[in-house]
Amino acid sequence: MSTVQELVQAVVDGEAADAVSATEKGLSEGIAADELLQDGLMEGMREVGRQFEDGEIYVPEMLVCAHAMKASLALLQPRLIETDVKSSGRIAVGTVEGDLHDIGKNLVVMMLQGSGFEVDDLGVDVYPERFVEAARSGADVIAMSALLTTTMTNMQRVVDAITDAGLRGSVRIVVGGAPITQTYCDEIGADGYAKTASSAVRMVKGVLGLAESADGRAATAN
Ligand code: B1M
Repeated sequence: MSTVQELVQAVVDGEAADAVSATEKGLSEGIAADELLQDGLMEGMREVGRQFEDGEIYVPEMLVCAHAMKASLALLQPRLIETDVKSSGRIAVGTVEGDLHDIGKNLVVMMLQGSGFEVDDLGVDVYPERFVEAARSGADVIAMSALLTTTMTNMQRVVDAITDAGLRGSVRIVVGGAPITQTYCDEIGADGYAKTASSAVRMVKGVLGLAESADGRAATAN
């Protein structure tokens, strides 16, 4: 079994110690941190999601798998961060109301911080009012994450609340998370969408006019 497959297996089995040792082994073999993340951890989590969907495992098991993923991520974190690029801007990041998934959101926070942004991590289950407060306090970008099809609709409520507060012209709104698409982003009137945490950095720079957005798309700014 390859080291990346060992990492997948450790996440699927919810074995944090094995995840840590496979991560250490992978890094010492010269495997890129991003490859360990995408092909190891994310692949493992995809399988965990499948097992949950098929009723083979339940929420407690899923939590144990998330713990194993987090243990590995702690090791990958310093290597995933781009430390050479400095940019400016204040970003408020949160998982929307009703949604407790924070692993992807934490990755986005980590990547943005590593790229020189000042990040206000609003946490999970963030109500529209809290996002409005962050926009009023001078955030340049409101970044929302959602993992559930039942909570992604709360992104629209945040866009509407920011518009109703008269702040839409002064803040950019960006979205991401497994069920989110560019089409959904356009539908709710957000300024940017990124599929992954690392492309979120390029996309945020794009909407702030600091660089091109993810996937080479010209970012629109209201
Ligand atoms: Co939940 N869960 N979960 N869960 N969970 C999913 C999302 C699910 C797809 C599993 C499944 O059925 N296959 C399913 C959603 C189905 C749907 O809505 N269509 C699901 C469900 C149903 C639930 C519950 C309702 C289960 C229940 O109670 N019956 C419940 C909901 C709780 C709630 O939020 N109110 C629940 C609970 C949980 C746990 C608490 C047990 C745990 C979360 C632990 C935690 O986050 N601290 C959990 C987990 C671990 C998962 C899976 C297995 C893994 C999620 C994850 O962390 N992935 C997940 C299945 C899956 O996704 N494979 C599942 C790794 C993470 C790095 O990826 O978050 O997608 P992700 O982030 C990515 C991108 O999406 C992107 O960047 C990251 C990669 O670079 N990204 C952004 C994320 N946010 C971004 C923001 C951006 C840009 C990019 O810009 C702002």
